[in-house]
Amino acid sequence: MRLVASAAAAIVAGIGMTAASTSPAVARTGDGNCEKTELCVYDSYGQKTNEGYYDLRGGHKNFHGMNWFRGDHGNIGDDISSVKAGSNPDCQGWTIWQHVNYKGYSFHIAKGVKFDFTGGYAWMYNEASSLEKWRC
Ligand SMILES: [Ca+2]
Ligand SMILES: [Ca+2]
Repeated sequence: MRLVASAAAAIVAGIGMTAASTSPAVARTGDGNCEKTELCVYDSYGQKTNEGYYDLRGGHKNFHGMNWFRGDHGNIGDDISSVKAGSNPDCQGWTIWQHVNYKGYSFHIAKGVKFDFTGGYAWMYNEASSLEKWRC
């Protein structure tokens, strides 16, 4: 169903199938390259790549096996402190959750935004454990 939906979305967006088939490989999650389709998460405030970052796409029930690029190379679970959302996600954005399997408290991250988990978002500081696509 997801493939069918993606194809339909591509047609609606006016992207020709020829162009799609000749474009570079689909962005890969966890390859250390934060692409427009991805949510980049960071170990520190202020989206500091050199202090630890990771590229996610959504649909991650847990962050097992995902470790920071650069920084301390620790697991990203319970350690995300700021985010930068790609401008062209699969859906309207993401929902980030406190616990694995999309449980606990959560909030939405709209495409194209970046912010620190401070102020009204401080309750998610070093807490997030799963990431879902939002408004597909
Ligand atoms: Ca990537
Ligand atoms: Ca952190």
